[in-house]
Parts: sequence; C-alpha cells; structure tokens
Amino acid sequence: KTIGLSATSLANNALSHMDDFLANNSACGGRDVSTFRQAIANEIEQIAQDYTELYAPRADAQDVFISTLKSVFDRWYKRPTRLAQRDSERVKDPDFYNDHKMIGASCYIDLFAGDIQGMIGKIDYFKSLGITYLYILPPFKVPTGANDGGFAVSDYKTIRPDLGTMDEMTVFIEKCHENGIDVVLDFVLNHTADDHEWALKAQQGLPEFEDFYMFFDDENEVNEIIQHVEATFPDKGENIVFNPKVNRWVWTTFMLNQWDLNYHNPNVLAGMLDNVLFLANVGVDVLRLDAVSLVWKEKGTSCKSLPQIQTLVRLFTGLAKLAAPSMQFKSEAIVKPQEVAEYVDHDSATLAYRPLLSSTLWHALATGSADLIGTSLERWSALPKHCTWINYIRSHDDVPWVFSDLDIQFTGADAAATKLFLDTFYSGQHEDSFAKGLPFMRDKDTHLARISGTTASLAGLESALASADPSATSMAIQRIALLHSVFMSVGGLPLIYLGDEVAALNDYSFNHIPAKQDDSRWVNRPMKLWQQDDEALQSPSSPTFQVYHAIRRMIAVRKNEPSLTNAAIKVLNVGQRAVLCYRRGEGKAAVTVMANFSEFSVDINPHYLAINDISGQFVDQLNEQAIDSKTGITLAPYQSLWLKNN
Ligand code: OTU
Repeated sequence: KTIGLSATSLANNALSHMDDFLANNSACGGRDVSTFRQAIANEIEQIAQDYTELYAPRADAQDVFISTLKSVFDRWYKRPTRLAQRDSERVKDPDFYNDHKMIGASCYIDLFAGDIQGMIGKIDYFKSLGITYLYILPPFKVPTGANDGGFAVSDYKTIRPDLGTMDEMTVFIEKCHENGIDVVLDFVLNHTADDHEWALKAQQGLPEFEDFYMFFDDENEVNEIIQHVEATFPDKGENIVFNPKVNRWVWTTFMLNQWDLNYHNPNVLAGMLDNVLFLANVGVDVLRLDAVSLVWKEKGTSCKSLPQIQTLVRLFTGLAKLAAPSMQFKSEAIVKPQEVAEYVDHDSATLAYRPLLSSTLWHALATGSADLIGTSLERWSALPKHCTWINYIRSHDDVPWVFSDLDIQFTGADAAATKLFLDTFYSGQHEDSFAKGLPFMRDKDTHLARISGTTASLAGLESALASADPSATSMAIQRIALLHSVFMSVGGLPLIYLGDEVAALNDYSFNHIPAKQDDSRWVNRPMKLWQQDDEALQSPSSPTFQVYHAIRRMIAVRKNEPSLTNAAIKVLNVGQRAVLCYRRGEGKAAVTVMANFSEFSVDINPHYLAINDISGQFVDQLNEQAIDSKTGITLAPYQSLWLKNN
C-alpha cells in the first residue's frame, strides 16, 4: 500500500530534523522545549503511520510533514499559559465530557444575542439553565449574501465583522471558562468559501493553489465520477457542478460557493491544521468536524465514509494534541449508525453526534411505537472508552432519517414505507399529523426529503395554538417534555438548540430573504425573542413557561444522578409497544426510565415489572411522586418517569 516513503523512515527523519530544530529554538516562549520533544517522540510512530498511509505517493510528502511539525511547534510555544494549565488539568480526566453534569446548548450569535458582546451578557442565562458546553455556530468571516449559515468560511482566523473580533471571542471564551462553560466551534474542513485566500489564488491560476481544490475540464470525467456519488444537496445539483465563475467543473458537495478541499494534497492538511491550532489557542475546547463523512474522495467510489477519513481524523487529532493536548474533536457524521461509529475512538474524535437518536425519537412520536427506538438503542449505543455521544432532538439543520434498514425490518415494518410515512407526517402532507415541518433537499431518486422545523412545531405546538384547542396544546407540551426526557437520560451529552427550551415555533420570515429562501432549514433557526419569552416566563399557564420549567427540572435531576453518566444502557421490554423502557446504572442508584410515546394512557402489567426486576417502592424523580410496583404502573399520554428505588 505504501509506495515510496515508509512510516519508519519518515518517523526517524522527522525526529532527527526536529531535534536540530528544537536545539536551535530551545529558548522560545519560556516553555520547556523538552516536553514538546517528548510528546513528539511518544506520538511520532502513529502519526507517521497515518501520514504515509495518505501521502506516501507524493514527492513532497516528507518536506511538507517536517514543515507541518515545525508549525505545530510554533503553535505550541505560543499557547497561552492559561490554556497550557488547562491542558495539564484536563488530560488527567479523559472522561471529562462523559459526565451527567454536562449539559450542552447551541446557537447562532447574531440570532441569539446580536453579537459577541451580547453573548457575554447572556452567560447568566446559560448558567441559570445549567449549561456547561456551548456550541456556537460558525462565527467566521463569510461571503456577503448566501453563505450556508456561516458554513462557507472565507477566513478561519477572522470573525464576521458584525459579530465582533477574534479578541472579543478570546475574552468571551475566557469568561465562559470562568463560569464553568466549555466552548465549541466548528472546524469546517470539507470546503472553504470561494473567496478564501486559497480559492482566490487558485482562481488566479496558481498551480500550487489549484491543487487545494478539485477542478475538472472534461465533462466525461465528471460524469464518470458522479455516477457513483449520491447528490448531497440535490436542489443545487450534483456534487460536481459547472461553475461559470471559473468556467470549469468544481467539486462543490454543498453550495456553489463552498469549494471542497483536496485532502490528497498534504498542504491542505498542513493549512487546515494551522487553522485548528489557531482556534485552539483562542481557547476553543472542542472542534466540531463538519460533514466529516464526505471529506475524502476517490474516483469510482461513493465518496462517502471512505476508510481514509478515519486515518485523516486520527492524524488531525494526533498532530493537534502535540500543541493543544486537551482540545478534542467531535465528529458530525449524519450517516447510518454503522458509519457513525467509524470516526469515534479514544485516539480520534472522542465526541460524536448521534443522529440515530434524533431520527428514532421523531419516528416514535409519529408512530406511537417505541419498537424502533428500543431496538436501535439496544444495538447502537456502545462506544469505545473515553468517548461521548452528543445527543440532540434537532439541530440547526434538518432532522435526518438515518435508521438502519435492518432495524426497521426487525420491528416487522417495511423500511421504504416507514420512511415515506415519516416524510408525509412531518412535511405537512398527512391530514392527521400534529407536526408542522418543511421538506429539505428532496432526493431525486427516492423522492424522500429530510425535515426542517423547530422541536415545538414538529411536536405539534404550532398547530395546537393555531386551533386554539387547550387539550391539543397540553398534548404538544407533553410531547416536547417526553422528547427531552429521553434525550437527557439515555446516555450522552444532551445538546439543546437554544429556543427549544422556551418552545420556539417555526420562523417563516426566511421566505422573504433572497439569500435564505431556498433553504428551509432557516425555518428552525428563529431569532431569539427575549422580551416575548421573558413575559411568557412570568405566566405559568403559557407553553413557554411549562416547557422551560420541565426542561430545567430534568437538567437539575440529571445533575444529581451519577447513573446517567456514559453510554451504557439496558433496554427493557415492559410488554407495551408504546413504552420505551431502559435502565441506567446499577443497584440502588440505578434510574429506570419509562417513556410513553402514545396519545393514550398505558398500563404496565406487574408481571412485566417483576421479570425486569422493577420491584419495590419508587419515586419518580421528575414529579417527585411515589410509585409502588405491586399495583402496576400507569403512564398518562406521553408521560415519562425516571424511577429510583426508595
Ligand atoms: C453540515 O451538515 C452543517 O451542519 C450544515 O449546516 C452545513 O450546511 C453543511 O454541513 C455544509 O457545511 O448536509 O443538512 O451529509 O449530513 O454534515 C446538513 C452531510 C448537512 C450532512 C451534514 C451537513
């Protein structure tokens, strides 16, 4: 496999180069250079192995490798003392995020608080909700007009001017840290904006920079490649599109102004690693690997979840750890469960989005059956050591449908029919549906769409309020609470898209904004209405009040239950299709969760309680109510219980 350069000779050559280099730089920055030397010596074998796997055939592979290590050193000695101290504390606890006290939230700066100064003013809000992990949607410089919600990045080291400056971001992060909040930013690695410095140089025809992207002049070649590749954003077209701006075909998986980077070129790795370490030194704790399952392309393949990506992610991790040992990566792979698992490991991305949970929660709510979510949790919850699921009900994006077809068949259902049902149920085409969602990127072959919408609108609050039916409203509130109950207790770090905690409804104003109207995901990115929400929070009968306090209560209970740490779960069959039941933890400290996904009340027979060892006196931690297993358990419509032995 390895042509040319061998891993051993690369490791040896690099080490001896670095020895000379470090000897000449031993006075740099007041840090003890020997610790950096030691870190390289410890890691070089794996790093060189991964590097040669990807880059051995390139003539410039070794030179680029050595200059990459030198720039890593540069970031190492420039690492602020405060962060170097944070590193030494954090590396002692690799399970830092694998903790029941961790609660995540995410938002766009402009939509939530105007700008970075506004965000500083909201730290108290995060604290009162119990947030310890804050994911900020991309705040970087972008092209004016359409920029895919910040994901077309023009410069990874500059903040969008209307939000503030990188210095303000540094201060904000420091303040978050002082208040026990970790900060997560995006590492948009698959593509840059077409006005990024590299893209501009490529447009000038500089061959060195043309090699940063993937251009084609031969339509036949393009057709040959894309016949194996499923379109990611089909509304825009195929993944390689003719771009009139350069008069060539350009690999643009997402929008036309998001040019995919060519990771076959080691200079792309080097350049992007420098962006990573720049952000690490601003104080970022976690970098989210955006769209990671698509970053490596090989002609003749599906260009999805290729094995080289695992190598690339481990390489980024290994190299970044040399300069910023406590920074971690989070994989965002919105793919089937078997593929999600490929990027997660203790020496790779340690945090991983769990799209299957979102898909199956919405499936259970629409069908009133917990069969698929139960099966899915049973099969796909396990994680390697020191790794953590990032759970979400919905994100800033669409709700994905990423079930394993085998799991659907296992429940006795038909996979295609199930997906078609969910599509119609959530996109407003099903007359009995409580959900208000919009289709996103309907697939040209399957005709199925992903779904946009806020949690409250998808769970029926928007339609209930429109019909002014108080019982429909209270059902919708129960559904929202139910989704949160599972997402907070199932194992993993819950990430709330801010707005959901106050039952924010869909925002249709994007329809009138030219740069947004083609992208229905904007419907679920409403502007935070502080005054309206503050008023609603004064009124106990409002849905906002009820949802907010239900969620706060769950957060408070979760923070008190060590059994809710990590991903281990035991799914229990309590003889009712509508009820998802699982146990977290062991013995007296265990928490048994029961969640009724149907609109009817359901009795759990004492026999089923007995065979699952659910016996004795319990207290439901959510409502502080005593329950005796001898009499059986009745769950109200959409009710959920967190049972603990008394
Ligand atoms: C990510 O999502 C981001 O979360 C999106 O907001 C961006 O638009 C996109 O990347 C491009 O940067 O398509 O609808 O197949 O599942 O990674 C969401 C990959 C997306 C996608 C996912 C992507």
